[in-house]
Amino acid sequence: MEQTFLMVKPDGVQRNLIGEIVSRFEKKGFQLAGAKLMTISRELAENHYAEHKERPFFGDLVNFITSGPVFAMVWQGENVIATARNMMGKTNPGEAAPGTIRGDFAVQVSNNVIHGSDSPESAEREIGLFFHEEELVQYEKAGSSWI
Ligand code: RTP
Ligand code: MG
Repeated sequence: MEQTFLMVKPDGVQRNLIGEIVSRFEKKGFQLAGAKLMTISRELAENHYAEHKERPFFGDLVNFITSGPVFAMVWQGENVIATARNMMGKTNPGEAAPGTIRGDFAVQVSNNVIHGSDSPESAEREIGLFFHEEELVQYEKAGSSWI
C-alpha cells in the first residue's frame, strides 16, 4: 500500500492543529502507520530540505522547522501521496483553496502548517529519514473494506 510522510510543522503544533490535521486524514479514509512528536536537529532539517539548499529562503526554512516540536507521521492508502498534497493545498496559503489545510489555517508561505512528500521517491526518502522500520505498524483496520 502506498505510504507518504506528513508533518505538522512547528506553527501547527503551537496553534493546536495536530488533532484537526490528524482528523482530516482519518476521516478521509487513510490509515496511520506511525507518528511521533519530536524536535528536528539542524542536520535532519538540512537533509530533509536538501533540494532547497541553494534557495534564498533555505536558512530561514531550516531555522523555522527546527524552532519547536513537529508532529511527524506516516499515512497509507490508495494514491495517498497526491491526495494528501491536494488536501494540504498550495505551498503559498494565499493561493491555497478554502477547504484545504493551508487554505483554512495559514496565511504566510513561511508558516504553512504542514509538510507532505511530493512524489513516491520523496516519500520513501523522507519516511527513511524520520522513522525506523520498527516504528511503523502494519495492521488490518475494521471497516477498511468500506473505504
Ligand atoms: P513542504 O516541502 O514544506 O511540504 O512544502 P511544499 O512542497 O509545498 O513547498 P516547497 O517548494 O518544497 O518549499 C518548502 C518550504 O519552503 C518554504 N518556502 N518559502 N519564501 C518563499 O518563497 C518560499 N518558498 C517556499 C515554504 O514554507 C515551503 O513549505
Ligand atoms: Mg516540498
